[in-house]
Amino acid sequence: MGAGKVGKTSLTIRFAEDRFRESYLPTLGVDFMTKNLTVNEAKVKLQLWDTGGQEFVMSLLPFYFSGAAGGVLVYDITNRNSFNSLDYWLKQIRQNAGEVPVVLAGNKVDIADQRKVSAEEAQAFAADKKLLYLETSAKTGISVPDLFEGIVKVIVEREAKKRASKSKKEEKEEEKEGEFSFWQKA
Ligand SMILES: Nc1nc2c(ncn2[C@@H]2O[C@H](COP(=O)(O)OP(=O)(O)O)[C@@H](O)[C@H]2O)c(=O)[nH]1
Ligand SMILES: [Mg+2]
Repeated sequence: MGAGKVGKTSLTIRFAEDRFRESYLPTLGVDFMTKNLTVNEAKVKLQLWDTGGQEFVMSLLPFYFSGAAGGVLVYDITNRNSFNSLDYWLKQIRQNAGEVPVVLAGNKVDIADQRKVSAEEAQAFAADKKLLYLETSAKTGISVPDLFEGIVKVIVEREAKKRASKSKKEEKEEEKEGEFSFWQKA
């Protein structure tokens, strides 16, 4: 998620298909891509949802965000407005997806000579919101795998932790059941 033209579609295509398109084609509606990867020895089928900026899409965002396991928040380091809109996007995801892991990408680092937002400022914003921060380029591909694999790793570790605490809870419940049947017999 993020403002228009920051490179959301380009980052998704770079990661899923390892290619880049220079000409701009606005995303119509919502695009969907998948990629299989292995993280911490777990096989993961990643579903990437790429949203366009049209009004009808905006009204559907709560629906798409509510099913998300995590989010990639993108701004363009050469566009100050795209950085200023991050609060808005973060609010959208928090309202609809809750406290899911989110990673922040400062994209178009290949044209850092036109930079309008310093890495320090973005880093401070990310630290304040407890987000991971990376500077990427969909054009050169730099840090693009780190971006998606990083967020998948956090999601996988979170799910494993959830499962572990759940099975502990179940163990305790089984113990209780055991106690109960013992008491019944006595
Ligand atoms: N120089 C440069 N251009 C990029 C990069 N990522 C995207 N673009 C260009 O920025 C424009 C908008 O990209 P797009 O992925 O459609 O943005 P979206 O609206 O956020 O999905 C396109 O012309 C892309 O070629 C990048 O990392 N570096
Ligand atoms: Mg797009």
